[in-house]
Amino acid sequence: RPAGTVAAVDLGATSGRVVLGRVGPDTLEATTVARFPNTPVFAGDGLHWDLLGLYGEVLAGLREAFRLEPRIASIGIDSWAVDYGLLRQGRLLGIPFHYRDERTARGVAAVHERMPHAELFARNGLQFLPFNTLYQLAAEPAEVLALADRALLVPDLLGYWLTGEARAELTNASTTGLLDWSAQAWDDELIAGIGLPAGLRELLPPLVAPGERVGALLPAVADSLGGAADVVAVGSHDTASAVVAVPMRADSAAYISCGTWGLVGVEVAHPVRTPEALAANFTNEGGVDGRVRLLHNVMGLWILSETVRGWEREGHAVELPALLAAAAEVPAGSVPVFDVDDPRFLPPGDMPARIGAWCAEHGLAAPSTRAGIARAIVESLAQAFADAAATAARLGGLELRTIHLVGGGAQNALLCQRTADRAGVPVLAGPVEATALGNLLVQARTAGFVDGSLEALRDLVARTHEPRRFEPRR
Ligand code: ADP
Ligand code: LRH
Repeated sequence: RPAGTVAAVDLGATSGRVVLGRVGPDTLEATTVARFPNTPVFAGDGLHWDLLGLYGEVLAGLREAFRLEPRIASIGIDSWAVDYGLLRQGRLLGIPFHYRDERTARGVAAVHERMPHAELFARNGLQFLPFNTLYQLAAEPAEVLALADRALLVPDLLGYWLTGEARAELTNASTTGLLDWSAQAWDDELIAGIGLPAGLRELLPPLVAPGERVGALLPAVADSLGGAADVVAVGSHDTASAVVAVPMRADSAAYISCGTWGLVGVEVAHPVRTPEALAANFTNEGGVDGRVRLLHNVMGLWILSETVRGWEREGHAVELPALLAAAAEVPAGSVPVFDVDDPRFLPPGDMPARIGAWCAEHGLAAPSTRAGIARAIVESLAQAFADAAATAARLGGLELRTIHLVGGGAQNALLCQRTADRAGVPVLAGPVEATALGNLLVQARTAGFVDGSLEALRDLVARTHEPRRFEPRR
């Protein structure tokens, strides 16, 4: 059977890309045709995504994709979770907020007054994160919600602009907190129970599962791109697509989808809503093919990149590979391990100062050199990854034999090695572009270029993208 071509749009919080994939039973080749930074903007009432700017880059990338390969069977879109745009009669009402905007605190208070976290967890299985969509919606002024007739998550909004079809893809819908995963339906009772306006349910579009067709490109869009294709739903939550392309044995491995965030977990068949999972603040997010991603959000490389941005604002040019090389020379025992999940690290700002404050509060000496700060961040992330991987395996009822680390962080050899050392099991690093590969694979299956279960898709990843192995050292 010949390989065929599909295109993936993958928007991460750090950068976005458009990737062309040639996929067949023995082929998985991905070519990045466009890559662009994702730079949020603080404007007026808060921190926003430059969504139109990103959409412009997506269109330019797709145009280039059609120029290189006129026969593209389909396009799939994934992005970071939880954020959304409100629309009225197809018109976007305001610029979508960034999940790091602090307005969400209002929504948390309003929701928990009616339904405490433990009760929410029993229904939606989600870990507490202050930016889960339900809290964001609860923070919206009633007048704004009353104006809206649609709410679309970011990948669904882009899909709507491309096709005119409004859908909510299931894996990303599972991050809203408003979905009943077992019923694969919006949870009307929960929506009413947390005090969202009665009309809110009408804003939520029909659900679509990964692999299902969303629609054809609108004629005007197809004209401007110089090609025609269907948009097909993928695991539109970027982490769901990444987990598709983790070349793992799900019965004995944990994964870390490591970019802006470190999503550390295991794959299970059913949500785990036990008191232990609640206490560990683990989440049950929807995966492709009905699988469940039992995981914990670790703050991730955001802390390092925000640190570097701060130094750059002060006028110091910092190259990440050089910084990490210097950090590798700093003795591990000389730097403190701090709690990367402390909420103070969530909003943008001065990370070294916050690390210093955390250390002072805990009677530890704060690192002072740039290499020392970078090393402390890497050590602290590695410890958080090791702890979360062990907890994930315990909660999921499996024996942890390996950890797969995928995403941009797989290029960080120091982090991979120290995660292996602290976890005491091998870390298999890569693919770096797991998210785009998972997006491509689900589309390729729909197009008939490959078939099979997630295990077969992962086997294809393993055969075409050999991971780099880091053995644990003491
Ligand atoms: P996201 O999908 O959240 O936008 P990525 O998976 O693209 O994130 O990962 C971005 C991260 O990858 C960066 O923050 C950086 O820490 C890391 N990274 C990128 N390039 C390198 C490199 N050459 N060496 C080490 N780390 C890198
Ligand atoms: C990673 C991610 C993560 C979510 C966060 C909002 O990009 O999608 O899985 O929790 O962004």
